[in-house]
Amino acid sequence: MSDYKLPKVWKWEEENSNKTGNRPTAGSRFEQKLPVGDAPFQLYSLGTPNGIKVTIMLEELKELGVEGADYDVYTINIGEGDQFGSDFVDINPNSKIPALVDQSQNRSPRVKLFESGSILLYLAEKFGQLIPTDIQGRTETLNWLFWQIGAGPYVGGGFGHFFAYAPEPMKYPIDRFTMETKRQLDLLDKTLAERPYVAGDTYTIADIAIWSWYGRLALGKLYEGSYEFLNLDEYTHLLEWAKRINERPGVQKGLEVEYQSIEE
Ligand SMILES: N[C@@H](CCC(=O)N[C@@H](CS)C(=O)NCC(=O)O)C(=O)O
Repeated sequence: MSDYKLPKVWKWEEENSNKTGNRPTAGSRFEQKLPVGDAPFQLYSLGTPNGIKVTIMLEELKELGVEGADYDVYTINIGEGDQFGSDFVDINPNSKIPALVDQSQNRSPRVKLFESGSILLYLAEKFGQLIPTDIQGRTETLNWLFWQIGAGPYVGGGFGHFFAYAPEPMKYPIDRFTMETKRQLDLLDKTLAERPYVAGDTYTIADIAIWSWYGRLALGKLYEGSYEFLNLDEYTHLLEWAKRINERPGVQKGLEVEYQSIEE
């Protein structure tokens, strides 16, 4: 039992910040000039589960022979607070990676994108790829895309945080978030027992979003020791799908992409 007593009003103390330096306020904290290259898309990001969704999507588009999906990609070091700089906040007021700018067709103002699900949907619609056009297929793809955005934080901010990053193991949050994470893994496993891809017979942006978290988790790439802890061997259909997606050239290229520094 902890001896913590709830105060009447919570007050922020410096040590309440997490390792990315979050505070209970939004907005930019310093002047920043981000580099801008010549490619149609400018991506400000990092190779985290949310970040890889976008590099995988852009590489998959290139694999499909789509013209106009070239991009420059820059490192936003969230451990150093780059996400709180003025130029980044101008693109994403929520100060989280990934953030993307579409500067094709010399449109003014530039199209600014944040939230990985919004970015995937924008790219899929812009190029008419990786989202079915029939109402059933499109709706099912969006069901699962939105499912990932809502469900993922229970895995990342919940399970992953308390399993891998909290200062000490705590039974209550670990039990709560492990149960929810395993429920989600079971849901995906049962879904993938019925069909080859999450939303049906074809590979879509829902697979990209879900694989980036749950596929990587199933392959033991997210948190050391979690494969055994979550008994991932039991999710055979999920594992088969995770391995199959991992072998896609666009996925491998999206994982290996080289980020440029934002320092001039
Ligand atoms: N719902 C957002 C989540 C983005 C997110 O949480 N990004 C993390 C890295 S994976 C981040 O930028 N964290 C920095 C911070 O919290 O300060 C999305 O899907 O894009």
